[in-house]
Amino acid sequence: MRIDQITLRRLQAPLKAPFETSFIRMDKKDCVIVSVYSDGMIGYGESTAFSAPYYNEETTDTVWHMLEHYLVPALTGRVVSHPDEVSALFAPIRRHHMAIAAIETAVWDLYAKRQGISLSHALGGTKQEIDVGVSIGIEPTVEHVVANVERFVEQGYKRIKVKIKPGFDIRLVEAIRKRFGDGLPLMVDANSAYTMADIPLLKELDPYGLMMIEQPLAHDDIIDHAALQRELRTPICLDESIHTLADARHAIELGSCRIINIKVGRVGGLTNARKIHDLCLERGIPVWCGGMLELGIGRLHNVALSSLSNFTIPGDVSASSRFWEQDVVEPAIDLVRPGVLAVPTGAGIGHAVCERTLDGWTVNKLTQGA
Ligand code: OSB
Ligand code: MG
Repeated sequence: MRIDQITLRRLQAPLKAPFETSFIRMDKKDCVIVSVYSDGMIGYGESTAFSAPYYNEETTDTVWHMLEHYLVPALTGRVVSHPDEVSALFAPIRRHHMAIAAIETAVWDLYAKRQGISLSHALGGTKQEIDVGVSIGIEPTVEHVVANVERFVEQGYKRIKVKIKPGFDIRLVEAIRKRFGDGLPLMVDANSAYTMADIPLLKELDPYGLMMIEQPLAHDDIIDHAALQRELRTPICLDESIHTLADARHAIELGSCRIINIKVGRVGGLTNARKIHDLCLERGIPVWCGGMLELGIGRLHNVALSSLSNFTIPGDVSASSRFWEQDVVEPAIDLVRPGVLAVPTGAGIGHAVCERTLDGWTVNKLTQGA
């Protein structure tokens, strides 16, 4: 297929409610939507960087810069027979994974649409439905978070993840266990808020039977995590530390984690996400799909990815209503049963994109190509 035209839109979409982690508080989603055109068909991608560089080094500005000056010019007018070629084309670029993923995922959607198959099918997915979990942010008090947990437990989410930070950890987990019992599939995400000096405190989490503790230590570490994992019964899951297939292999071989969170943006797209999935399957490491407060486009890429067989743990792939009053896809992504999303069977991402809604939130737009 020839890539005839590429359009970039920078969107500012209002979140239903602010979302707080150990590193940032967000009240809107600032992202780039990429539309890739071929023969009258359109593939869509969505960037996952935030406005400020506190999750990783990228920002929405750097994503736009990379797309405008490097990625879009390299792809416009090019003939691509498979999206893996896009991943290979951009492999010489150092990092900027979220910028690359925004355009690479659009080509995956376009490719599946041109083949007349679902994105899940194009990726080799095997599930028709996926069990999903929810990620719950930090609030002013433990009671606030417990109330939020209750709301999502009622919606049947299959796994609850709560954000923790120093001073807002053990008491929170204790309160959730007390209120919902030991049967609730529960995990915590620290977003790198702890250090090796906190080992005694992190060990205090062991008796609570958590499914895992996500990214307790530094974003760029896999050495200390291995030492910490030897001290903990609770499995460590890595998020921020895994950018490449080699990172995943190193972490597995060092024993830095027993579970990996795969985020499409963080690893530079669906081709790399699938490679990491395959490696983890081979090495007996379960994976789950992480989220970055995606709108429907990124969310549907996550749903398709989650249909691969080794995504055995419910991910942060919740319904549109988790973050959005209104979504950019039609219909919005909704639970088909409590805690379950259907994997779309229509071509590509499987839902229509509402360009009017996109345009309503667009603050900057750029088109290259005919
Ligand atoms: O670490 O997984 C994370 C949100 C912003 C930044 C980092 C993370 C998160 C989440 C939200 O946990 C997951 C979601 O999109 O539901
Ligand atoms: Mg995380």
